[in-house]
Amino acid sequence: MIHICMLFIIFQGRSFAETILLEEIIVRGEREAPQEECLDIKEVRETPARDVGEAIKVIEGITSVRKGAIANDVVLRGFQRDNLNLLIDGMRIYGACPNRMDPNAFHIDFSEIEIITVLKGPFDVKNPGSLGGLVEIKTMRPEKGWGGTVNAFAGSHENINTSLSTSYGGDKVDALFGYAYRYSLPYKDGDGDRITELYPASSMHRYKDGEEDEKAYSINTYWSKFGFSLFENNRLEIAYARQEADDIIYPYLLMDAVYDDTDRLNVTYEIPDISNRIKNLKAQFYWNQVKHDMTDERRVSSTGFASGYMMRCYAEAKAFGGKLESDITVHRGRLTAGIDYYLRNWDAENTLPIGKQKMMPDVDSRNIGTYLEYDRPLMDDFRLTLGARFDCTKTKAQDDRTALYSLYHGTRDREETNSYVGGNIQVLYTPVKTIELFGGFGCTTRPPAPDERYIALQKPMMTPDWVGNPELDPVQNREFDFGLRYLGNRFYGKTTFFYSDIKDFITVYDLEGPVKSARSFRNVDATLYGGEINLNFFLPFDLHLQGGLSYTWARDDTHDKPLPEIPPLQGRIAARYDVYTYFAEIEGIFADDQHRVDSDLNEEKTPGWGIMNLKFGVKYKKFDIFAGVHNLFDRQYFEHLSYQRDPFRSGIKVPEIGRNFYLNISCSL
Ligand SMILES: [Cu+2]
Repeated sequence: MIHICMLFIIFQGRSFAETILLEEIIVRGEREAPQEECLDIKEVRETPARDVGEAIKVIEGITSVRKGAIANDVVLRGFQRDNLNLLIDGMRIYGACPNRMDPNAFHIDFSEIEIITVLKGPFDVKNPGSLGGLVEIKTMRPEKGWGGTVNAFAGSHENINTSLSTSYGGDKVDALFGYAYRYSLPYKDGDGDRITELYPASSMHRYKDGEEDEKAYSINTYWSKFGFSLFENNRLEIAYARQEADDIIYPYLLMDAVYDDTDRLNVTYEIPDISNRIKNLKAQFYWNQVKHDMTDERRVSSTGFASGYMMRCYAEAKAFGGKLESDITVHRGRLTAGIDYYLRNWDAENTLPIGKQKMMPDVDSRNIGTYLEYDRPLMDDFRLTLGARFDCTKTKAQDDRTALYSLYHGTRDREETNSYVGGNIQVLYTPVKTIELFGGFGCTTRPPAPDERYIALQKPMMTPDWVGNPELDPVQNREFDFGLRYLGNRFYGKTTFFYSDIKDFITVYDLEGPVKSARSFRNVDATLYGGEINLNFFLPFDLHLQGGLSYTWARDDTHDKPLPEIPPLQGRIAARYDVYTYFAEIEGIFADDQHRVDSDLNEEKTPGWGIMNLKFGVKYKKFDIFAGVHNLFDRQYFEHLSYQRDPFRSGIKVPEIGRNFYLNISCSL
């Protein structure tokens, strides 16, 4: 009721279009907790983003690691890889590539997605290991009746994306099918060079003649979802998707992917409103697998080998898990209780001229956990949330690579069990209708990843080896967050601040062995702090101004030096004229230079940059048409996370895309 009144007050004296824009922001604001941000897939359609990692960069605090034209990896406030949880409909999914060619966000197509929610900070107890935050991807559900969408995107460098989906929603049964295809040539940077032309002519890692203009990737994705209401209100949902990605180039690395194939199966059963007390009961089971093959066959280094390659790695990742969760009403509040389990397996075999090796020695990680979250209003303007979680993790390398662990770390361990507890307390205070204050303290632990503990790769001659550290301890984040949200008549703004004290953060380091050095991992204590600001002004004449800023400062306290791979100060400013049936937007994105680097890993400073983008949109009947130009002034620039910082560095930084045009047409049937 309060919100309806507020909307009424706000909407007086506004045009229709302004109202819709503001309404969208308010609805979203209500749905989001202050430490949360959402990205609707409709917003992604306006942009030339090629994958989830690129699309969610519009959210303050998110950056990405670029290795090529696609498959960008998500980074939140400097937390990446296993320090973040990224779930697809609650499913844990892992990439197979030991070089992280296929980060977890890669294994889904946009067209499957309805919304992406980013929870910042260690405030998730419902899943194990959300150390720096949680990125939750929710896929589309069939709506009532028949429906369908067709989407066609075309952009510079033969960047193509087409997708179609159709669905039917009845009372007892519903179903959805979809298909998407993506393809692109290697893009050109601001200097007009293709990203396949970055290596010097003397480098054996350069692309072969004729390969520069070959495709940068081609990806087919198929998905389906079926819903059944067996009894009143119950819902059984079965979703299966398959992605076949071929010939993906990674100038960041010394190899390219031949293929990366994913199968995902997710089954959920939900019973709402069982009794006055038990509000919801949900059971979930999921299974997925990724098969990945990479070689250097497109590089000069493979010349003269009968097999067609000098190096190759074949890898598989599998995960299956389940969860049982219930919401119970307790004293005006909601108690959520749950138990979950997963098994993750990772196996990779590497081939070099020196022979075949089990680079990832068939590692099993099993985790069982249980959690409680209690959320209740204390007074009219005060809300309290308490969470607690207990986990037990067991990791085991089934193949024996202990000779290498023993050489570098003096241990022959290949099995470890860790147990830990975590939790959080969050308060939300609404002193007046327009202001919301959020404060929280969270403590979350994650186990060392299979590669951090057990990877084992001997390299020829004096090239550094790559070896896990079986004695790594789990990482613990103790973080304090504070946020303020203001929703005024013509202004919506939000600011968040975090301070994170990390025990046993896992970092890459150059380990001096008896013969030569290796890339390995160690625990260090670390401090990270920073925050985000997001401001929205609704001006007369249907103008909307938007601005955002994010920053993270990070230090390795153990060695008193900056933590590597931390994004610099970054911002965005945009002005949009929007009258619902059409809009025009001008956007500036910029980053400061990053001078806080870890020189022990050869990390280099990155200069600041700024680009400008334009976009336009028209709504006509069932069509949404978007067109734009990204990087209008064709600036040559690099994101700070655009190259590898360790003994394996290829020496190549991957530049961002130069000026590119795009057109996207969506039609809802
Ligand atoms: Cu790979």
